[in-house]
Amino acid sequence: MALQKTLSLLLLSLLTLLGLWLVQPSYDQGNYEKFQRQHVDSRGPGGTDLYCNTMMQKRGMTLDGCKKFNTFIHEDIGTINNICNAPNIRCKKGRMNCHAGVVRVTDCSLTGGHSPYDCRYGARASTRRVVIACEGNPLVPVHFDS
Ligand code: UM3
Repeated sequence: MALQKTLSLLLLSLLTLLGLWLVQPSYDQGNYEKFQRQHVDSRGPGGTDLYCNTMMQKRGMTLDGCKKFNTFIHEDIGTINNICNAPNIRCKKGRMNCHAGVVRVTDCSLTGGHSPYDCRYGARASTRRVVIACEGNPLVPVHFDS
């Protein structure tokens, strides 16, 4: 009798664990965080060369050489995540997990200087269409496509 009780309890625990595992949000936390570090600055407004020079360094994109081109999105994270709910479109590399949205951005492009503390950038502020790749459940941005 005691054994039966123990076994039922064990089974119940296993089923509970299975349930929890099934409902947990599953996404590539690493790439989501990397996307936010490289491409999200909700506080904005950006738009100046000084902004790009400072942010590219602060967000770790001047360590392994000066990254040539990088976009910062100035919208809150909810608005950015919501782009993942737009219809699926083809990404540059052919996968179909991309989505487009119109957001405020600063595009930073390398104009000169030397890695890591003297990478110089030109800034261009605009409100434009961006394409991002999303993964997981719920869907979250994991890659900036264009
Ligand atoms: N990239 C931008 N903005 C653009 C286009 C490209 O930030 O409008 C970045 C994303 C990629 C890299 O870098 O250029 C090559 O496409 P990442 O994977 O480090 O984000």
